[in-house]
Amino acid sequence: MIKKLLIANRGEIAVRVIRSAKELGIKTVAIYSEADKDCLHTILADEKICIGPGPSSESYLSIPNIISACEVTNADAVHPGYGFLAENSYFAEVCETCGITFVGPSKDSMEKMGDKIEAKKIAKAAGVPTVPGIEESVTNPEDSALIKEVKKIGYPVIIKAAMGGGGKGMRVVTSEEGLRIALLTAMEESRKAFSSDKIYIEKYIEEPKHIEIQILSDKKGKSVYFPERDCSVQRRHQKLIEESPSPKVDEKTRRHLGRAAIKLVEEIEYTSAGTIEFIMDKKGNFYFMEMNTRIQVEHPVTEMVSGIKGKSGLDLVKEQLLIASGEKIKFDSEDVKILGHVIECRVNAEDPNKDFMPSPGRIESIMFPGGNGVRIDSHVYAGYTIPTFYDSLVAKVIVLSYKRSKAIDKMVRTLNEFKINGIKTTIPFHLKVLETQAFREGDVNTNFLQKYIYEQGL
Ligand code: MV4
Repeated sequence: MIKKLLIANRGEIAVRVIRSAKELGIKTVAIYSEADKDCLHTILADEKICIGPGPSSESYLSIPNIISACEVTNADAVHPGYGFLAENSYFAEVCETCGITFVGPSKDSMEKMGDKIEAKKIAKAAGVPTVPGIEESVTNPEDSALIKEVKKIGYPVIIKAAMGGGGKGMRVVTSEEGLRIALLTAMEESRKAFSSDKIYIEKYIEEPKHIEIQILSDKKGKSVYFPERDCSVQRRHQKLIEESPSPKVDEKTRRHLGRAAIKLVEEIEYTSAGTIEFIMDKKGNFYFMEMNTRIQVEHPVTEMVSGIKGKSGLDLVKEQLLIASGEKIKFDSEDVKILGHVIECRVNAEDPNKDFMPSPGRIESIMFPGGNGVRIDSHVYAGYTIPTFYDSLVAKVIVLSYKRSKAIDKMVRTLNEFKINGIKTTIPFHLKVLETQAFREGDVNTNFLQKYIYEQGL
């Protein structure tokens, strides 16, 4: 069993991981940058150690500094959280080489899923539906055979960076005239952003819903899946609202998605928590997009909606820690019941009236909401100053009710109770979105916010 866990992260996720570790009797070590000396995770952990200056590249992204911190504190495991080094296969490898348990998948799994062309090939081979497209990376944008093949797929098509993901470096092409230039630009952009010009092409699915499946896999070869999360409310590839179950997924589709996800993770002998992302078209067909080999921001949605043998209390971080220690998962996919309807709103320190410009600064006063079926995951407190170096997440507000309309009502009540003075937040924006007819009807896709913001003149 893990004895002492170093959390290679900050903010709400560091706090979140420390809480679960403590409940399992595991000692905790917080790392922090010079800009984070007053951060809540440093107060809650058993020990803390400074790992460098404010800029992430010199602290939370510095592998030598983090490994040194493990050695100094005698930590025998590292939890990477999300972001920073969470999907860096080299970091996972260095941890294991140094005899430190990396709480996450193997370097091998991370590498396979890190290359989106490779991931798509593995998914297809495992019988998971993928979007029609060109199987290999594009090397010559002038190639007439290639142009012919794209014509066969049919416009519009989308160009993606193999090493991208999360929507970075994507470009939609609507006709043959624009193809050559788009390919050249995409290769150039990909080379700059991801040090690789590997790009690929597939059919563009219009106005898709973003549906993802949380899985857990242990080291004995057992995998389980959970009810889907619907993350269709996004702005510039940043998710704003997530919910489960999806208002547009029925029982049969849920089982299909879950089984497809399990096929993929079994194929790569995955271990730990992970998420398989799909898009769903207007007819309800779903296609594999990519796999996230980490615990995600929105994992509490799954924790709150899932009843294991009908009982609440699923803790995905605890499951990750137990799996890392070699334990078996104690339940099956069929044991997971849907307890109601869950919605999460990400409250960011951003000004929705100024194009979501970051609004860091000192929180003068704060009153957290509460009540039946309300969970708040946050690291901020009155007097805390949000630094400029990192992301702007202030709190995740998650609510559970017995049906979707009641969960929306509960979220509106909860957000209205949430008072923060000193910084601007996205709360007023969430309240407007929750009241739109499209959201109330569950009729939102990934283009919804762009259209809504445009129509509102925001
Ligand atoms: C797509 C797509 C439509 N067709 N692929 C974005 C994130 C990445 N994981 C995959 N993404 C998409 N891939 C095909 N073939 C639509 C998205 C997409 C999206 C695209 C534009 C604007 C917002 C989006 C939000 C979610 C998904």
